Amino acid sequence: MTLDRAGSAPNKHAIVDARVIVTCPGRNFVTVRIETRGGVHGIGDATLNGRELAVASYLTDHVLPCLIGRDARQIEDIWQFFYRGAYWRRGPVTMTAIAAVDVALWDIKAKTAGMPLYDLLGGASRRGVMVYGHANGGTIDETIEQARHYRAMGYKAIRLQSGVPGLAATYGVSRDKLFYEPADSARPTEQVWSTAKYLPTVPKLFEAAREALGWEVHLLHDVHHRLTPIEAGRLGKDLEPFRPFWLEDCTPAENQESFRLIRQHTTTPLAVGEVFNSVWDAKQLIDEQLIDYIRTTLVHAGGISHVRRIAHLAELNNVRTGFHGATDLSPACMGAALHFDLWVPNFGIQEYMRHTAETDAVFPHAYTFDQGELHPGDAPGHGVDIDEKLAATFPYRAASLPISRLEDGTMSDW
Ligand code: EZ4
Ligand code: CO
Repeated sequence: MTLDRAGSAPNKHAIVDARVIVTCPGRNFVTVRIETRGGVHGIGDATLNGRELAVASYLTDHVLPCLIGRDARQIEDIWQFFYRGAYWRRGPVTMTAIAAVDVALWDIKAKTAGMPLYDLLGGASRRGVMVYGHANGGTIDETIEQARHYRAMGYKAIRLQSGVPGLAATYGVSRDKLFYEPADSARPTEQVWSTAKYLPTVPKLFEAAREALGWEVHLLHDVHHRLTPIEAGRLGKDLEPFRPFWLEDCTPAENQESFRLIRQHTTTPLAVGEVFNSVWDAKQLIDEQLIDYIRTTLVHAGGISHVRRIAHLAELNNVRTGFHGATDLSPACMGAALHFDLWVPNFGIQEYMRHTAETDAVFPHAYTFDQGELHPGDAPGHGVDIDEKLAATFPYRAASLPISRLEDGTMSDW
């Protein structure tokens, strides 16, 4: 049933079409497109890196058929229907599927209202959205050279990652200058990890960066879940003299309590949560003020209807947003996230990895970069669309994220 009053005529807001579009303009993206009887359509990103077809199947087999005939205006009820109604709750596949539907419906609602999404959410709270770019290189010198390049492009915040001497490859260091794609093979490739080799390199990188770039620029670093809590405390302490903007995902966060230990040992700000998919993954971290930035973003955590709850809880606890924005999140996620960022009172920063020209062509978008900030634009909705004809020319290609092993072969966290 829908929530229409009995006997009411079918209205122009009824959903008449809902489909999944899988495309690979350089990398795989999954997109939900929903259309109403009145001819308004909206899109939402449903990309889960390395697990794209699982989300596509969840949507096609279980979610989209239930959407037909529903009133596109009832976003909250539809969200609850797919969350509570599934019985099996949470998890990245489910929450990504729900997110895509939710963002597409918010796109439709804002278009119907004739408003940019940020206006519908409550209006702009700032002039632009500060983003951080990614300087990475095989060596510290190469990373610094890249960071200078980002400074020249106007970036106010830069993430620094460099290769680790003695390790053949590591997360966050790409072969290409502007683009980073870790999903490099149909079956997971293997990388070797050594905390002992990694730990001394990061303070050296930050020391060199402050010397070369000065103190005006915000510098960030991602640990990608590789340390134990006490090692993370040590790294945070070692980085304090260089005033990092944040240390990201310094330890796996299934055990939220473990951040108490890290907090006791360092004043380096902590960012966590790109792999979270609901408020329940972050509740203790936020309630106890164990982190400074929450990184969940729309696509993997239930869309606007759920992430705004996370943001509000965070606001009560002096935690700011710092949404994930890697290239495996499509422009449809980025566009919607920028509207959210422009509105949300406790905004911190937004990650921004550029997409390739092919991806940008498949997803025409209204957002623009200027002087280290992105602006979502003023087009009604979230301002991102999909060119389905062009999308169809880029068929799906299987690609997995790598895995990580310690030097003795033990499986580790990638
Ligand atoms: O490795 O999104 O902060 N950004 C990151 C990302 C993740 C990828 C995984 O698909 O850690 O680059
Ligand atoms: Co990260």
